[in-house]
Amino acid sequence: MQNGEIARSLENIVALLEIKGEEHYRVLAYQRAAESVAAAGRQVGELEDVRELPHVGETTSGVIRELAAGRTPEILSELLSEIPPGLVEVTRLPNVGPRTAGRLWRELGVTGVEELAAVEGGRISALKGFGKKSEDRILEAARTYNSAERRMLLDDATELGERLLAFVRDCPETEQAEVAGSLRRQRETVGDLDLVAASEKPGSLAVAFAGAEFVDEVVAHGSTKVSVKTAGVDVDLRIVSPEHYGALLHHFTGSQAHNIVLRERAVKMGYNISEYGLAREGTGEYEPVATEEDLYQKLGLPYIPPELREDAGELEAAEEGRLPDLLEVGDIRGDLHVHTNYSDGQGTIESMAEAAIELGYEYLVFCDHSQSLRVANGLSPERLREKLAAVRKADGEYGEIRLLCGSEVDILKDGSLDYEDALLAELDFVVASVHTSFGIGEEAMTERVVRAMDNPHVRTIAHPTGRVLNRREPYEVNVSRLIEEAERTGTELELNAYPDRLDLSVPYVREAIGRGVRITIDTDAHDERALGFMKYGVSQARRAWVEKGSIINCLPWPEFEQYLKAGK
Ligand code: DGT
Ligand code: CA
Ligand code: CA
Ligand code: ZN
Repeated sequence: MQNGEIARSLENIVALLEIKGEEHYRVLAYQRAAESVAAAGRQVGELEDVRELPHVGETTSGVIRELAAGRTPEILSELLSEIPPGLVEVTRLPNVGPRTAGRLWRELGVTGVEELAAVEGGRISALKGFGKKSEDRILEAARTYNSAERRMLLDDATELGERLLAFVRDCPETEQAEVAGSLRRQRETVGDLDLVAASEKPGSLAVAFAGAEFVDEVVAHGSTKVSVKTAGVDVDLRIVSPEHYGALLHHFTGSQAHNIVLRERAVKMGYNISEYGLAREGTGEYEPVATEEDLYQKLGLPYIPPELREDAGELEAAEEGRLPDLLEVGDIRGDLHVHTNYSDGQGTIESMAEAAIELGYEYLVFCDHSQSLRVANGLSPERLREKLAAVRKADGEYGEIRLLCGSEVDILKDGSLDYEDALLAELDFVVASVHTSFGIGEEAMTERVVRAMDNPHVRTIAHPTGRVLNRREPYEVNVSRLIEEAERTGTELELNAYPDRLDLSVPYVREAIGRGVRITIDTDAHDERALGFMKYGVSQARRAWVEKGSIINCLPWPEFEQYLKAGK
């Protein structure tokens, strides 16, 4: 067994001991041993005596030796015979520690996350020390837990990535640093974080990073690579000298599929390509590759932006000089789908308008929910007319931006809309979407949405598949058919930029623009901060090869006004 696996097994022992209610000092011994093994510079299996490691004593050294030899130590098999192993997963739920997991097991017979999710409401709050609130939180966590590896949403990953990158860039040893991996490519979800840095003193930068305050655990530490855990997330930092930085950054940006096709091209040109650079076939000597541009240039290609590096035709396009002129955040002129406190938003017309002005927008469309969506405080026709008047008034007061009143009108189960046509006709813009009756089957759902598209007032279909990342699968709907019907009816499709939606997803956006269907990129913001999610919508559009001509809200105001007036 490798150090990482040994450390994880020791952590398993820790969790099981805690669930069991073992004495603190005993648990601590294993905890410390796990940390020592994780931080060890050499494989512990190769050590003459594992007691050389700090915090490893008589008992734990025996356990480590067993693990290193690939055997199950006695303490682990004993614990596993007493305690259902599924409880370890329960301890990973937010708001559930090992003590709670232990009590849920002893007092309610819970043996795993699935069993916990099935516990009837009221049974947990009946236990001593649990309230209704903590019961709700625990049940919610269990019911939404996705045992398939959970991946980070883009905004969480971005925040964490920026924080870690700032630390690395602030180190005096660092000459350059960047986030790489799936986050740099802006995949919709991110597994682990990859950072790369250029430095003449990699060893000392590695020490600084491993010792950073945000590090919970050092998983591996060498002079050019450090792997740590922070807030439950795995982070790898790799360091090279500046002349090889471009090759390193490129390699760890991936994707693996892109790297593979690029390598094939390099081989044909007599190069060997790796994280260290390009080596001439035969000599084995590396040519320095300081920037990614250098790398592509040496291979006879223009620079390929990270969002396109998925082996989805980017190499051929680069060769033939037909890489797209990708959309940029600065191309966005307005947001067509935001909420206010008239329905379920936090912001007011004014606060949202001011935030949009900050972003440099030329127009903003308020689309609150429609009447039957009670859970979201949907607007009755009277309230909608009141709001229309309020938006008109506010529009007169802000010279820098045009404020428009729309609605996110619900598509009812039969495909009819949640307001009369006459009322929709009074609005500037109508977004239609499905929020209820998700399970009606593909055919009925497709017909339902198509019927909404046939309405002359409906300009765009919001979050067309209804998925919520990590929580809800898309409802069954024939998206290719929706794209055809969008073309036929002159309706747009939304790319919802909210990080847990990103709906339409990239392949469908690419299919849609390929057919000439235009897209709206909207944040669906319910507060001012969320207007900033636009960048994630833009990055998904870039991943779909989108140029600004395909995006409705890239139209400058006069043209956008023209588009509104012209109708469908
Ligand atoms: P993730 O972490 O699952 O969200 O996805 P990535 O793309 O960040 O994948 P990760 O962290 O396993 O590796 C980062 C990059 O390193 C990956 O995009 C390409 C490169 N890489 C990793 N392993 C290999 C490999 O076995 N072969 C090649 N060619 N590249 C690799
Ligand atoms: Ca990664
Ligand atoms: Ca990685
Ligand atoms: Zn909305």
